[in-house]
Amino acid sequence: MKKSELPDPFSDARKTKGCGQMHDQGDDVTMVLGLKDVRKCAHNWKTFQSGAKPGRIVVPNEEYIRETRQIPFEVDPPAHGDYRALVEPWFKRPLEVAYQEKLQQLVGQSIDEALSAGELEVVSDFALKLQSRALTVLLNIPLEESETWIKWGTHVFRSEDSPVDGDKAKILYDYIDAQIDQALASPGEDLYSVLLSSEVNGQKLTREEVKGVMILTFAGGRDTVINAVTNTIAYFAEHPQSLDRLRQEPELITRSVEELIRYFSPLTHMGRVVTEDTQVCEHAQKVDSRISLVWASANRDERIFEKPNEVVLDRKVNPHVAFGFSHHNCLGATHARTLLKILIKTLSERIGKMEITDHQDNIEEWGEFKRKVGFDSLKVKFEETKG
Ligand code: HEM
Ligand code: EMZ
Repeated sequence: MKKSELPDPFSDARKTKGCGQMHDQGDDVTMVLGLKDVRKCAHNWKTFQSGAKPGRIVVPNEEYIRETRQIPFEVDPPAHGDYRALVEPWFKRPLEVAYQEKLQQLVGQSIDEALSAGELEVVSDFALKLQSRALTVLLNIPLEESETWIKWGTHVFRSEDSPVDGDKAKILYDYIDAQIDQALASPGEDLYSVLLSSEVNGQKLTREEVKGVMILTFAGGRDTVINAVTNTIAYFAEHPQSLDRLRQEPELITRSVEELIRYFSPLTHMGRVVTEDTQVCEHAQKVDSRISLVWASANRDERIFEKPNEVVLDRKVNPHVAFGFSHHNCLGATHARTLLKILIKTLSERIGKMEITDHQDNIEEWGEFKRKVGFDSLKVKFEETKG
């Protein structure tokens, strides 16, 4: 098996039952596996809500480590739409040329570092750094701030000791509190200041609401982007001919980013809380129980995707749900897609060869399902394009 391969552990259960089962901190979770079912449940917010107790829709459950509601992620319509309309224009800024030029510079810097080191550990020394630096562009704050975030490691709520680490979460909350104080004292053009001066339905956002948006921005865009960047490097290290093809046909890069994101599915699943007794894939589902929408399984659904377990870089029809589906679809998707496009283009132009010299898989365990989502560490030797 190639090191960059990510097998689909959900295939049998998806075909035979349509659902899987797991247990999470006192709760049973029914995992919805087929693409059509995932879409149907994602769309039906009245029965499958996001706005339960803060933290409860996340698997593993985060209700014991935070009280702040993440906005707009843990809010249902119609209030969801009001928040979303407020933040959406900000999260579309990656479509602007000036934004892309800034990202291009940061990608160039990361590639320079990889080439001058010759060999490096991609997760901490490339992907985490690039993710953090790129986030300064999204927040519109000075690049130096990324140095603090890099020190936090790859996940803000997870540590080696615990999948939901309250002490670690506190570092982020205290940091965001201090940043909000600073923005209140001297407002600027950054996301904190913009949120603090915004209104929803004629009411200024409260400090708690601003905190809710900022926590989500830090948490949602962290390990997902780190994973996508690391898996991209591993994939092209093992498929140099694909990188050659993209060098010759750069117009395929947009499509190839969608396909890699489908294949990687960096966020395996996300939960919902059931608001009335119902059925999910012919399975009785009680009020106040949880389901999860398994984006990673839906993205390998053989009824929808031809050759679902292969990376088909020029796949034409690609209705993947790696960024979610319906009203909660990922707000950071424009940023993530833009970053990956620039990364792949730059790799194709500047990298002659990448060789994986060591690796440690990152394997998630969800009940009976073990899913490789990427790498805990990935050592790679980088060589420049010759001539
Ligand atoms: C929502 C995946 C990057 C911020 C989502 C959802 C998914 C997802 C599946 C839907 C959750 C649900 O329905 O409950 C990903 C992947 C990423 C990525 C695979 C990288 C490849 C980012 C980035 C940011 C971000 C970079 C921001 C810094 C958000 C926000 C939401 C969201 C704010 C909630 C939107 C809403 O509730 O309306 N993401 N994400 N994500 N993501 Fe991402
Ligand atoms: C939450 C989530 C957002 C959660 C769209 O996903 O990402 C997870 O990684 C965090 O742990 O708190 O922000």
